[in-house]
Amino acid sequence: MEFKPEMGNGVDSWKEVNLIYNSALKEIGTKLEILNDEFQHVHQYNPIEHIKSRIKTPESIVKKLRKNGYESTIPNMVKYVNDIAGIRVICSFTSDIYRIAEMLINQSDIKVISVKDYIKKPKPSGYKSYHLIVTVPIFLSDRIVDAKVEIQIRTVAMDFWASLEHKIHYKFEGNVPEYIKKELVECANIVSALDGRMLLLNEEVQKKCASVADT
Ligand code: 0O2
Repeated sequence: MEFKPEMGNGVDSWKEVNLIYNSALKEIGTKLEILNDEFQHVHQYNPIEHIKSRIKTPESIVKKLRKNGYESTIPNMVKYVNDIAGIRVICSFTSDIYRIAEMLINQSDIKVISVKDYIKKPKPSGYKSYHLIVTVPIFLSDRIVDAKVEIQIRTVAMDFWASLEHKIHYKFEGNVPEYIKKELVECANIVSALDGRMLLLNEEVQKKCASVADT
């Protein structure tokens, strides 16, 4: 795999792409950790279970560019591939997902490029997750670069489903038998029901604890 070394958007080599997108992951990762710590301080609980981040492999970037009919150049990847830097935030409850997203979006240096709410409107596969594409400014020695980051926010249960579905998809090279697809949709419904019940249970526990503390 080779990129055509054309200049563009102030980013002109794979090494520089790596540096900028890694920095963007660090910036967003730190913002999320601070929000989580503050939440613990104010509300005595952590909305984030864990965070995973990755830089898309050059092979996957080239595959995505080809799929969309673009040449494999640095300017094209910077312009057309929104998930070179990807961060996945795993929360306990659905309500935490919206809380985290809102707190992040409200930060003045974050620009929102797109929001896809696959929780309110799941994919036909059953996939549920909240996706944000944002830019964050990266301060280099001689300039500021706005770097795009894809943020996927979901519950532990949604993540469990997505990782198994992803493995199944990979095993069957995209041609998943119909009965397995149907089973996955059913499992996705069970995941939604479980998330709903866990949320109610947690709210009940919070209420109970608050009333005990008041007495
Ligand atoms: P990978 O290998 O995970 O990075 P776009 O990224 O905007 O060009 P799209 O499909 O419009 O493409 O974006 P969308 O729907 O927001 O999906 C982006 C990512 O969400 C995917 O990245 C997956 O990680 C995840 N995703 C979307 N649909 C599904 C699904 O049905 N099952 C699972 N398990 N994950 C899904 P990539 O680039 O496809 O792959």
